[in-house]
Amino acid sequence: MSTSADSFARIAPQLEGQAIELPSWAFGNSGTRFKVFGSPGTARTVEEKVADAATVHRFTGLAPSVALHIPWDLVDDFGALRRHAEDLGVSLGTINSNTFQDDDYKLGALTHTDPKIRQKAIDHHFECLDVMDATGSRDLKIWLAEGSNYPGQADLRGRQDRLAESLATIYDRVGPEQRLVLEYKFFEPAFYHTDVPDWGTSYAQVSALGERAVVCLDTGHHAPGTNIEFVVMQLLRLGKLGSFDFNSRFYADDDLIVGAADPFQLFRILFEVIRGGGYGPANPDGTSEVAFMLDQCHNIEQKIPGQIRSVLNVQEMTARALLVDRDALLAAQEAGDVLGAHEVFMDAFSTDVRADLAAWRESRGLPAHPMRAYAGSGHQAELETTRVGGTQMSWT
Ligand code: PSV
Ligand code: MN
Ligand code: MN
Repeated sequence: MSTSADSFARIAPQLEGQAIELPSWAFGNSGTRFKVFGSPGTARTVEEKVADAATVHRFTGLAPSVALHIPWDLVDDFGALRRHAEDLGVSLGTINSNTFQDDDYKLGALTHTDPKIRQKAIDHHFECLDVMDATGSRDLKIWLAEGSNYPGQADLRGRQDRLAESLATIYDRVGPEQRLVLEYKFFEPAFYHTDVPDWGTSYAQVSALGERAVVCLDTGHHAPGTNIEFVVMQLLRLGKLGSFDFNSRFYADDDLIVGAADPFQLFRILFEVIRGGGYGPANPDGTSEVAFMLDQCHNIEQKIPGQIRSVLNVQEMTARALLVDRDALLAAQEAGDVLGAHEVFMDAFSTDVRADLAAWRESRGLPAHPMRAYAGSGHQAELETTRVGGTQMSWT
């Protein structure tokens, strides 16, 4: 089924201004613990990663900001990096902290029993907040690699209490326009227990902090079979869904292209975001309360097209989720028409919006087919010939 011109025209205004933040680390070389493959043309500097993100935005109009990871993206002058980004037509977005690559953090960072190590981890977050002041970023995103491997190894309750204390100290320094966003992940790198394993723990921790502390839902961080759209619904209902890290996974935390593994799941998630009022600009400055971000890497495919494909997948599935006839759905639900309601839902999911989206992009001065346009642009070949010498960036 394809869309009738009418129904696409109805939803098109809602696609206007959709923004999906790109992770700087998607533009560095990445891999598994078995091998990181180098690829020609890969960014050698933070500035080149930002330039690659700007290229994705140029071809899609969907990715106006790029998230940084500290210290992976540490530079001397963040003001200059901000100007560099703005010159390229993008801004610097979420700042991600990193407390997982330092020997001191082997047994924990914000949860560590040693107050000196906890303070070191807190100071790192203060440094991230300073970076945010220079970049104009709104969100400090915290993903913690903390936990234990063996039953009895650690005092679960003590760690949770220390986490609450450390987060409160960080939150005290979060500015009135800034947010603290706490991500959860059910396992890895700790294999027995993780200190922030699920949305409930993240919710409990951020609720204790205050209004500007919210939850990040990374789609790849749930046990197989988890009903992620239910989590989306609940966090929106509680006013605590701050952001998404979009990606796909088949087994564990694969960070594959969003919408590649289970497009229907992406549809269901986006439907709940829309249904719960989390879609679209909610603030006067055009920012949304629920930030869409990618958290992906491209180990074997080209990185810029990988990111282009990803934001297009989100756009396409957003369009399909917007097409759900909510009135008909509600009527069927309230009438107890099980199959009728299901059909309304599936009709939207089964709608092919690609031709309409292509025409709509063209009408806005964008390439109708960004993947094809990029492939035909010669940009990749240019990167491969100009980016010689130096050391390619890698995300570990
Ligand atoms: C590790 O699982 C992870 O993928 C988290 O999802 C973070 O968001 C990301 O790394 C960057 O720190
Ligand atoms: Mn993530
Ligand atoms: Mn992850």
